[in-house]
Amino acid sequence: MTSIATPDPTPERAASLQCGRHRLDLSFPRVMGILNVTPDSFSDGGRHVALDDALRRAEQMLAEGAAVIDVGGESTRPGADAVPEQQELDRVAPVVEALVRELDALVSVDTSSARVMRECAVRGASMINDVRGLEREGALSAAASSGLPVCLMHRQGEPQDMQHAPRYDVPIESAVAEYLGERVSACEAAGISRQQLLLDPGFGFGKSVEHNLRLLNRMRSLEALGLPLLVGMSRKSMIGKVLGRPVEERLAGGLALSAIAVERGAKILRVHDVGATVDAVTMAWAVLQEGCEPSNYKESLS
Ligand code: YH5
Repeated sequence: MTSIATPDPTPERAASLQCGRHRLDLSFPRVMGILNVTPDSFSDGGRHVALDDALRRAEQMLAEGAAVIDVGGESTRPGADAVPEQQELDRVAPVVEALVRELDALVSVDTSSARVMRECAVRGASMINDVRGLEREGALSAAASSGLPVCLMHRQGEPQDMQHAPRYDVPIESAVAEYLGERVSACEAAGISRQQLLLDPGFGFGKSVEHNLRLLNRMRSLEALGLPLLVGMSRKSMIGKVLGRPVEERLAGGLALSAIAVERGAKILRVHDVGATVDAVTMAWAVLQEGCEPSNYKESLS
């Protein structure tokens, strides 16, 4: 009996993403290193010292295998206060400019502000990462005119109040998929093509520990949206709550989550601990591929 070929049920997925002048290969999992440029992140001995520290930290993350450096000047941790736009710009813009000029890095900017998006795009940023899914005024058109790819993240509430007893009327994965689908449509209507988008479930943003664990376990259901997935779980309270560990003791928990995320289809992992995460996801990917590309082999000791 002859069989009729059935179409592949999984949608075509872009194996790479054009990010300004950089091309990001997403045919294997990539690591995005977090560079916070909030006053608590770097020594406060004046702007130049902080800039130099930020550059050195980024250089170290690139040496450890980060494909992207995500620069953020607004603390979106639970309970954090809002940062005025001018202050956010003053923190982020010089760092973006320096990373581009000195390191030619693929820089992503973690912002919800249209003005910060525009100012960073002209300074050579290669990606926009918005935890508010381009919902703020002017953000859709700022992102569209930049021509840069955008990561759209799900959240419930604002950082000031989002962890106060989060509740959902539908299963968390359905709520997240519905929201992200709506934001993809809004982007397309604003002239941002689907090929320019990444999606993020938004771990820790208005979600209980149970919501976060279920969302990770069921992340495959988000693949139906047909876009590459980015996840950020590094050092977050879902690890602290399960393991009973303070923020500085969450690395092993985060590596376990990264390996699971890769198995569930994540293509970019946004993390603080780049070197350890590169090893964890390279190992997880080798299992999933039942081997590894020669170019991905590390110089081996044995
Ligand atoms: C994210 O998930 N998160 S900022 C609380 C922590 C640790 C870290 C100690 N920007 C994401 O990193 N962008 C942030 O507890 C993000 N996805 C994307 N795309 C919050 C953060 C953090 C919060």
